[in-house]
Amino acid sequence: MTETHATSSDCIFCAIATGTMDADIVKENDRIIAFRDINPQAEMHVLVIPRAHHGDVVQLAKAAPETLAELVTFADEIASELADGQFRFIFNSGPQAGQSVFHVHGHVLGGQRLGWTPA
Ligand code: DGP
Repeated sequence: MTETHATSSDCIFCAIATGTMDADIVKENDRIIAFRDINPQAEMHVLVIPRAHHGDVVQLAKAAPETLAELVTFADEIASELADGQFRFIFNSGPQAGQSVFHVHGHVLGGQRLGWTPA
């Protein structure tokens, strides 16, 4: 890895991104890392995150829109590599929406027919 990134010392996803905490990594590059969710909600459930710390998807979109676009490409490639290429890509933004880890992450869900029950 050649780049350095802003990290937050009490952030578990920063710890995964810097390699100080284990995760089941499925794909990574200098800017992005993707790993299996510890509590999967579908046959394929991968989290895609920027290595740099941004609190949520809105903060990422404002600070580094090109990285947000790259997360989408990552999700697409992961869905093709691990499943049939079809996927749902979810960003929970704020506790009321279900966000529990405040380092932006996209949930890549697929590998099966998905329902639609957000409540
Ligand atoms: P959200 O609720 O949108 O903030 O999603 C957080 C997700 O992160 C949740 O589905 C569980 C997952 N998660 C929490 N801690 C860990 C961890 O230490 N390792 C992994 N792989 N996933 C985690």
